[in-house]
Amino acid sequence: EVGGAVPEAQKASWGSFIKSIASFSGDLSSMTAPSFILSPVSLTEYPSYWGEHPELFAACAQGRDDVERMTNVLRWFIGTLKGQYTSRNTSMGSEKKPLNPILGELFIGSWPEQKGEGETTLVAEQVSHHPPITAYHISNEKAGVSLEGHSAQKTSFTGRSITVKQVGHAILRVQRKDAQGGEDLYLITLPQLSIEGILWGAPYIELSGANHIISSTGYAATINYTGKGYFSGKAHSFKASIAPTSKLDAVLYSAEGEWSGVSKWKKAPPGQDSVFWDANNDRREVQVQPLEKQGKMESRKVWEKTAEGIRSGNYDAASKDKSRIENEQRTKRKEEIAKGTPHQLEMFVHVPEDQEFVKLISAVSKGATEDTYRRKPRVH
Ligand code: HCR
Repeated sequence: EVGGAVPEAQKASWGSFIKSIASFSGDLSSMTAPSFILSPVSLTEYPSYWGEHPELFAACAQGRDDVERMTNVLRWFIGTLKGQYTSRNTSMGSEKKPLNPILGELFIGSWPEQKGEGETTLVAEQVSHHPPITAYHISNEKAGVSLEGHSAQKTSFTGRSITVKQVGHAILRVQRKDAQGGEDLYLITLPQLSIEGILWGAPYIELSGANHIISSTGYAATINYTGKGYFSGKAHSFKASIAPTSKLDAVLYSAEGEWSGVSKWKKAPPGQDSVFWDANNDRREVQVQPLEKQGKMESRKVWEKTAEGIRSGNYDAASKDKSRIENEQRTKRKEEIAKGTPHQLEMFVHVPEDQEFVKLISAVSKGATEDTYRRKPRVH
């Protein structure tokens, strides 16, 4: 039954939402959607999913050699997937449509130290409104690990599901602790996702295809994703392998299982437990300043009233406040054009061709290039 999970009163508007998705490809986040599918959380908050296992993030710098460090990086990456792609289903019942960030919107948070791993900090900024692009920087100075990346999406409708190609990449920097010093880089490409359950009205994410973690140390991890009905028959499945970048089929170690559940080593390094990662381990939510202490461009401050309306079911108030924000933004952009003073990014700078990306990606895709956004140096 089409729209079986949609509240009776919203079936018609769900139908027209699906029709407009079908005849449209591009910026899904700017479309008006029925209220039952709205989330009170802005897309600028999503980079926090990268940091929800601070101890795994810090462990990226640990390990006796480059291969062991790559296994730690792979475990941290797999550990982020449950939050990134299933947490709205857990907290809100289904995948939801996030608030579409305004240009310059900020999300600032941290994970205080708990067990000696050091404090992890996060800044994210909406660096483009149309198309939506979020830049982020996550850092643990004590551990010597940081992650910098940006995220955009290209969406298309395939009849039953929405395919989302993730545009952007992240670079993990790890300070070497041996006599050699310096830093190792790990380029992280992003998997493709599809939004299933659309017709029914209960969207959820499935991952497909593959992504890579390619390191300057000469090792790479390849992660292949499948959903229900593929090799394991289970949803949210993956197979990951670690190999020298120059010979990706010379697999040293591999792990497989469910990225939202338990995964096991298939070809394990000596002395390892059989479990690679158990996604049932608690995720630690990012901590933010209380609202009264937040700046006016901070996401929860910007969307305070809209989010309140969505949370309390007062959708009229939510939509009025959302329109107010959007109108203010239009006026701001017009004024900037009239004055010849374009919007300036606060925390990041745009880098037209990321040379670190170009160099590392060449192992799997010759000649590929992507822009990036770098965190501006901080003045202490
Ligand atoms: C596609 C999506 C916005 C983008 C979200 C991204 C790709 C953002 C970067 C994060 O690291 C990972 C991530 C997870 C989300 O699953 C993904 C969102 C899912 C839905 C949303 C659409 C713009 C909204 C579609 C509207 C309906 C039908 C749910």
